[in-house]
This record gives sequence, C-alpha cells and structure tokens, in this order.
Amino acid sequence: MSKAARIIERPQPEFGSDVIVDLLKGFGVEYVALNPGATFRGLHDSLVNYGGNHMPEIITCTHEEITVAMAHGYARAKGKPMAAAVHNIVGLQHASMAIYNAWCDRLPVIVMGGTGPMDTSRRRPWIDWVHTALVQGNMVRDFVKWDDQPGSVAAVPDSFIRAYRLATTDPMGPVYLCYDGDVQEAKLDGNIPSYSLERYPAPLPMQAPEEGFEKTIRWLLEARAPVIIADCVGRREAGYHALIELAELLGIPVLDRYGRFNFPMDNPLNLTGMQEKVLAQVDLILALDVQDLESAVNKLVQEKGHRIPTPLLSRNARIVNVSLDDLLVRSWSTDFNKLREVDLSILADTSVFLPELVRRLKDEKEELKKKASDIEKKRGEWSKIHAERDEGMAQGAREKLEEKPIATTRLYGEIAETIKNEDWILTNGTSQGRENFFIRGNKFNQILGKYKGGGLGYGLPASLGASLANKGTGKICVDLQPDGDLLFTVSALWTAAHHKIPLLMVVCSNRSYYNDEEHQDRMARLRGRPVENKTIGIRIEDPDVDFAAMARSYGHWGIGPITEPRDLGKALREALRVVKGEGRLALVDVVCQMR
Ligand SMILES: Cc1ncc(C[n+]2csc(CCOP(=O)(O)OP(=O)(O)O)c2C)c(N)n1
Ligand SMILES: [Mg+2]
Repeated sequence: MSKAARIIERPQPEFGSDVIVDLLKGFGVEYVALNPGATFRGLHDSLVNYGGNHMPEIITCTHEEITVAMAHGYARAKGKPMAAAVHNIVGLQHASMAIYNAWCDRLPVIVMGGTGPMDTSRRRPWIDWVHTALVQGNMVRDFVKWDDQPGSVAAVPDSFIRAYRLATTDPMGPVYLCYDGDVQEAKLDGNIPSYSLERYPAPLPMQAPEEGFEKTIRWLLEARAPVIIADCVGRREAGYHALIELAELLGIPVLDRYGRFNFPMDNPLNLTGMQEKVLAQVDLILALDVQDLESAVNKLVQEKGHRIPTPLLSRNARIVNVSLDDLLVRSWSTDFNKLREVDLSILADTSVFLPELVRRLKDEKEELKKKASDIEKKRGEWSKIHAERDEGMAQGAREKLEEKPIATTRLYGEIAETIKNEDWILTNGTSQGRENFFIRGNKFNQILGKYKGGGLGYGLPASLGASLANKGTGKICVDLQPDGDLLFTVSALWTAAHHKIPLLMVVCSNRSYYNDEEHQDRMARLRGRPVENKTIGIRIEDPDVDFAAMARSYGHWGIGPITEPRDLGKALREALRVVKGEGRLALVDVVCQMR
C-alpha cells in the first residue's frame, strides 16, 4: 500500500483539522477513502503532513460512491468503521446512494465533508457559493444515524466522539460530519481542546429482561418443532458461536437470510433454501435480527405479473422476534419493511442474548433429559433434508457441467475447488445467493454477502474495503462480481492498482442486467406484447465489455472472456497464484448463463 508521508514532527496540533486527525487516530481509524476537494483541503493537509498519512492512510478514489462503498465493505469485514471524505455538496451527492446502502445494512461509516466558509463575507466568488448549503447534512439526514457541523474547533471533539459512538452502537449506521473550511483552517495558537477518550467508553450491549428469557425458554422446551431464522446474528462472533450451540443443543434447524453469514453451511441443521419444506411443519419460530420477516415466512407467488406473498407458516405457529430494529426507524424511506405479527418481541442484542439463553437452557437438565429422544429424532429428520438439499444441488450442477455458456453452478463449483485449501472470504455475491451452496462458508464472517439497500455499484469497492480490512491476515478475498453492478464503479480498479489491494475477482458476465430481463418478460406476457423484445434496453452487448482488457489497462492481471467450461479451472488457478504470490488483483471474466 502507499507510502507514509515524510512528516514534520507531530508534537502539538496547530490547526483545527489537526484536531480531527488526532481524533481519527485516537479511535484507530485505519483509512480515509477520498476524492480530493478544496472544501477539505485543511483536513487533507493534516492527514498528510500532521498525521503522516498513516493511521489513517488516504485511499485515493475516483468517485465518492466508491469511497463510501469501500468503507461499507471494510465495516462488514472488520466490524468497525473507516472514514470517507467527500467534497461538499457535490461529493456528498455522489456518495449518497452508497450511504443509503450502508444505512440499510446497519453498518458504520464515518463520512466527513467540508463546506463553506459559512461566513459569507469570506467566500470566494462563485465556487464557494454554489458548493455551500444551509445545511449540507440535510441531504443525507434521513439515512444517517446522526449528522453534525461543529461551529468551532472547541466543539470538534464532542461532535466526533458522539458520532463515532452512535455509528458503532448497535444498530450501527453511517454518520456524517461536516467541517466548515474556517474550522478546519483555524490556527489554534495553543488553544488545544482537551479530552480523554477513555472517559467515553462504548455502551454495553442491550440485554433482554427476565421475562424474555423465561418465555423463550419455556416455549422452546414446549415446542414440538422449533426453527431459527437468522439474518444479522453473524455480525458478532459471540452471536455466531452461540447460535451454533443453541441449534445443536435442541436440534433446531436454521434458515440463514444472509444479512450476514449466520450458520455453517455444512452443519446438518443448516436448512437454508428449504423454507417451504421446513416452515410447513414448525410450531415455533425464533427470529433473530430478521429485518424483513415478511419475506422470511412467505413465498412470493406469481399472479398476473405481481408477486403475491403466500404464507408458508401454519397460522398457529408462535413467533419470538429478537432484534434491535425498532431503534432505527425513520419516516423517509420504509426500509423497516412490513410490520409483522409476533407473539413475543424482545428488544435485545443477539450477541449477548443468545449466549445467556444457551447458558440458561443448559441448566434445564431435567427438561432436556425428558426431550432428549424427541430432539434426536427431529435432528435425524432435519439432517436428512439437509443431505437431500445438497444432493439435489450437486445433481443439478452435474447435469449442467458441460453446458455453454458456462453454467453458474459450474462456475461456483470451480471457484470452490480453486480456493479449497485457502483461508478465504467471499466478499460479494450474486443477487440470488445460490453460490453459497457451492462456495460453502463454515467460519465466522466468511461470507460477507449482499447488501440490503439494493443500490448497484457495490461489489467491487466493497470487496476492496473488505480486502483492506483483512490486510496481513493471509486471507484470500474473492469477489463474485455480476457484470452490471461492476460497470457502475469499475474505476475502483484504479484504486486497487494504486494501493496494491489484492483481490480475486470473478466477473459473472451474463452480458445483461438480467434481473430486469425477467421483469420485461413478465410485462410482455401480461400485456400480450412481443416477448422477444425483453432484451431491449437490458442487454450489455454490442459491444461486449472486455473486462480482462479493462483490468489490464489499470495495471492488473486479467484473463478472459472465458467461454469454454474446460478452460475455467486453469484460469482460476493462475489468478489465485497472482493474488497469493504477488498480492495483486486478478480478474477472471467468465461468460456465463443468466442464472
Ligand atoms: C443504482 C441502481 N440502478 C438500477 C437498479 C435496478 N436493477 C436491479 S438489479 C439490476 C440488474 C443487475 O445486473 P447485474 O449486476 O449484471 O446482475 P444480473 O441480474 O445480471 O445477475 C438492475 C439494473 C438498482 N438496483 N440500483
Ligand atoms: Mg449481469
């Protein structure tokens, strides 16, 4: 990665923006992704010449959407934030969709901006006027946890500490801090604000009250066939491990919604993808951090062009819902999803709730003994469904092995085979998530998954952020990268080259915004119009994009387009050698089937 700057000794902060750099260092912020801009020229100078461009180090980006998406991916992988600096109104507008994606994922990003001068008598003509708002934070206020614009250097520490704490307290989220040019450039003349970060400890996580444990335990022990639906438990290691313990203790199957990676794929109780079969027979659902419970318990059935939710659950099944979602509800976007009926709602952090639940359940020795044979019987039944699921997937993949264009299942299988002896992380995936059945995660945070905001342009920058977060760990970061999503932010390839960020990138070139092709297909059928027109405005052809050449033009290793199934394995192995041996990004462009 890039060199640290030669600095003049860093004895005492001299300017307002030096104070900001001290705070970034104080919280251990490793990186600030930015595209340069005059409104944070003071901060930029402080990062380089006061901070030494180290902890945090500047990551130069070619678009503000990339800066925030990178920080989003970093937070997902690391569990803590890095920063993104965005130039006044214009940079913030470019960044806004990526901020929204981070918001929907409840992940922390410290977004910093510059503005002003707010004192109009000090403005340069034109540019300072068109690039200043009253106030800039308004633009993103509906989808950040907090925004602030401190009016003086003395107000900077409080503002930053509050922002950091809010961003990193569950449910986490992005924050926006806007710094007036005059505040950044103010000379301190010895008036250095003093604070002691140890006196601002992170709040302890939120635990359930007694009644929550008492009822959940009673209902779990009474249930004939309970099931767990998990969405974001895997954001914390303690929650991830406690979930495995809970499932195994009572033989409960787990359906993973992949907000984060929640449950090992090879565990026989992992029944992800089998919800139709499972939900029909359960009498208790323990929903853990499930943002969209509606989708989790319904099947979407096509009817006259609409997808109608059809219940999968029997009406008398009880639902216990444990989440912190209600703490982050705003009125502007309805990312809180449909309101669901439940029987017990517990506002608690699963990373402390689940370990305590397991501890208490283990104390119910008599009850567990009574249930032991029922639990074993059920465990056997669930394991059988697990095995059938996997065999069905494998059979489907075998049938498509030699197909051309290359079947996606073959692609996933070849990737899995290539990295099987590595310590790997899948940093991004497809919208369907089917790769998770083939590239099988079995470790905490091994699959970083998709984003709930649904705004395209995420995959490459987020994967680079995840790779930065894993620097020095020896882990191989793999970006399974749909082509349409990539084209939004493809210039992040430059950042990867400049900062030497390793990544194994596999582009799924179906040469289409295929998700929408299905919509056009349905529209045409519904309206009795020519179905063959469904590709117009959708296909990414004529010309085909040469992603490998594009990678090479940025200084990376690139191969493809791979069209022959038999060429795939070798290309992936070569790419892995480059990533592992040379610590670089290698791109494999694979022409594959639509789904
Ligand atoms: C910013 C943004 N613009 C447009 C869309 C609408 N959209 C949803 S999925 C999709 C197609 C994605 O194509 P690709 O990434 O290649 O995945 P594929 O469906 O082909 O697997 C589009 C255009 C969106 N979600 N976000
Ligand atoms: Mg596509």
